[in-house]
Amino acid sequence: MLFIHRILLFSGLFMVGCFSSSGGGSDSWGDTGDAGGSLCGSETATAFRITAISATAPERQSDGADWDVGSYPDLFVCMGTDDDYACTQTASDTLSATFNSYHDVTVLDEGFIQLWDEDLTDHDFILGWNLALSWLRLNAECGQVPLMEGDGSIVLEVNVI
Ligand SMILES: [Ca+2]
Ligand SMILES: [Ca+2]
Repeated sequence: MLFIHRILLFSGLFMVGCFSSSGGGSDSWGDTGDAGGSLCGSETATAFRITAISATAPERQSDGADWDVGSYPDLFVCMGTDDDYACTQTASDTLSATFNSYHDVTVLDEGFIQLWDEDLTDHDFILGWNLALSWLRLNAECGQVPLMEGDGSIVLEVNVI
C-alpha cells in the first residue's frame, strides 16, 4: 500500500544530543558509570525499538500547495528498515500528531523514519531521515530525540531490545 520512496536525507547527521560528558572528554559512551553524567548509547546493539513519539508537518508543500485541497495533511509515520518497517495509524487533517507507536527492528546498516500525508492513492512524502546504525547506537536509551527540518519535525526514541 505504501510507496516508500527512499528520500535520503542527512544520513549521519544529528550525531548530537546525548552526551553529557562527565569527565575525560573522550568519545566513549555506555557503561562508564561516572557519577553525575547522563550517559546513554550503546556500542554494540543491532536490535532496536524505534518509537515515533510525535511529528509536525510544515503548513504547505515546498511548492506552496496545500497537502490536501483545502485541508491539512493526514499524518502517519513509518519507521524501520527497507526490509522490515511499520507505520503508525493516521491522524487526519492536522499539522501535528502524537503517535507513541513503535517498531522493533534489527538494523545491520541503516534504518529510516519518515512522515507522510495519507492520500487515497499516492501518499505525499513530507519529510524523513535515514538512521544509520551508528546514529541509532549513539542515541539509544537517550530519551526523546527531535529531528527537525524547517517547520517539520519527528520526535523519536530509540531503545535497545
Ligand atoms: Ca495529500
Ligand atoms: Ca491527505
